[in-house]
Amino acid sequence: GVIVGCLSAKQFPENFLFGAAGASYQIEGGWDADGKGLSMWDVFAHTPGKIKNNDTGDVACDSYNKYKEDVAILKQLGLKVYRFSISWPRILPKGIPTEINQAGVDYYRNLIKELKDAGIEPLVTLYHWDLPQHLAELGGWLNPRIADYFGDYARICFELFGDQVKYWLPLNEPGTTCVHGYETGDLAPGLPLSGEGIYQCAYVHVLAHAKAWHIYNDEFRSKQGGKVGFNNVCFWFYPKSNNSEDIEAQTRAMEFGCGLYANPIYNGDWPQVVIDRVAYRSKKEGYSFSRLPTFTEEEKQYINGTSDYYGLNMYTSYLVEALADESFDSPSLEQDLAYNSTADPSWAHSASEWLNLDPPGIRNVLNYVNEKYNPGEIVVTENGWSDNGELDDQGRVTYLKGYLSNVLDAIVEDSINVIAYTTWSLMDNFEWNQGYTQKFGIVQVDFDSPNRTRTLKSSAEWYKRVAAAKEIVD
Ligand code: PNW
Repeated sequence: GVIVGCLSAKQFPENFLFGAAGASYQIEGGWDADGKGLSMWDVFAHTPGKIKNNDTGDVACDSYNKYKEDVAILKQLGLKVYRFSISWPRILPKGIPTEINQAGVDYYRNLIKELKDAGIEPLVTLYHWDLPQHLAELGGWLNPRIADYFGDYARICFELFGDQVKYWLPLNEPGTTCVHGYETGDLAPGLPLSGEGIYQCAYVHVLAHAKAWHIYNDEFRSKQGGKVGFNNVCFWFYPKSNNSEDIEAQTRAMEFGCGLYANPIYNGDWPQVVIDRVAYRSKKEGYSFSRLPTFTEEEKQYINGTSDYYGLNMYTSYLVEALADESFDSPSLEQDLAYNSTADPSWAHSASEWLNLDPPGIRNVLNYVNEKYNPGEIVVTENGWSDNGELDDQGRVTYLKGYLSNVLDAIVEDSINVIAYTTWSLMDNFEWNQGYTQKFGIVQVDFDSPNRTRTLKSSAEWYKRVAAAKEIVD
C-alpha cells in the first residue's frame, strides 16, 4: 500500500499502560485516623527542624478522604495504571500481625474497587518508607529480623488484596532509604551512620524483598497469578573524561547505586566492584572484616532470581570524575565511592537540587538494566520533574516529552520490554524533607485550602493526549 500523509509517528505498544504514581505518607494524611499506628515518618516529621518549614504529612493531599476524586482524575486523564502504596501501620498499627486495623483494610479495598471500576490497574507498593514506629524502635532496617516482620505483613496484604492486585512492588527505592536514612540521616529514621548503616540497611532490604517474593511465589502465585517486582532508583552516570579512572568511577557509581540492591536480587550477590572496594577500604581502616555484610551461601540461593519485573525509578543523570583515596580515618560511603558528581551545565535545573534534565539518560539506564539483569519486563515506576507548582508547567512538559521519547526509543529501537510507565507524581504532595516546597504533580493541590482542591496542570492535559494517542504529541 501507499503510506498516506506524514510518516506515522512511533507508537507505544497497543497494550502499553500509561499511569501515575504516589505514596501513602506523601498523599494520604489521616496520620492518626481510625486506628492507624505511628510510622517513623510521623515521628520524624513531627520532630522540629527535620523538614522544611516543619511541614508534615498529617493532612497532605487528604487522599484518605478524597481517594474517589483521585481516581476520577486518573480516569478523566485516560490513565490505565495507578501506583500507590499501602501504609504498613494503617493495616498493622504496630507492624506486627497481632492486630489488623479494619478501617485501614477497608480504605485500601475501597480504593482498589474504585480503580477497578474505572478500568485502572492497581500497582501496589507494600512499603514506601513509612515503617511502623514500633519496628523502627526494634532497629528498623538495621535489624535482619525486619525481613521476617515484613514477610508477615506482605502475606497479610496478599491475602487481603491479592484477589484484585496483579502488580506488586514490595519495597520502594531501598537505595534512597539506605543512603538518606542510614548514611547521611536527612530522611527518616535520621541516622547518620556513615560508611556502615547503608550496607546493613541494604542487606536487610534485600532479605525483606526476597522474603516477600518467596511468600507470594509459594503461597499465592498459583491462585492469584500476579507479579512481584523489584524496585530501585537507577540514575545514569557519564564519565567526565575518557580516562580510565573516570570510567572506573562510572562503574562504581552504577554499582554502588543501582547494583548494590539489584545485583543480589538478579545475580545472587553484591556487585564484585562493591565487595572489593569496601573490603579494601575496611582493611585499611583497621577493621578485621568488611563493612559490607556477607551473604551466606543459603542466603545467596534464597535471594537470587526473586523478581518478576523491574520497577525502575529514574529521574536524572550526573557526570563523574574519579577522586584518589586520601585518608582511611573515618568510614564513609563518599570515600567508598571516590568520585565527584556534577550536572552538565547545559542541563536544565528543576526545583530539586539533585534533579536535572537529561532525557537520553533514561534510555541509557533502560539498556543498562536490561543487559545487566535481564529482567524480562520493565515498568518505569517513577519519572518526573519538580517546580514551584505553576499550572502552566512547561518545564514538566519538556521533561516528560524528552524522557518518554527515550522510553519509546528504548522499546522500538532497542527492543526493550517496557510494559508500563507511571509518572511521579499524580499530584503535588509531601516531598519528604523538602515538605511542600517542591512540586512533582501533573495535578496541582491547593495546600492552603481545607478542600485540598485539585486542578489539572498543562502537563496533565498533554499527558492525557499522549495516553490516548499512544505516541509523543506536541
Ligand atoms: C523518590 N535523591 O525519592 C521517591 O520514591 C519519591 O517518594 C519521591 O517523592 C520522588 O523520588 C521525588 O523525589 C527520591 O536525592 C528522593 O537523589 C531523593 C532522591 C532520589 C529519589
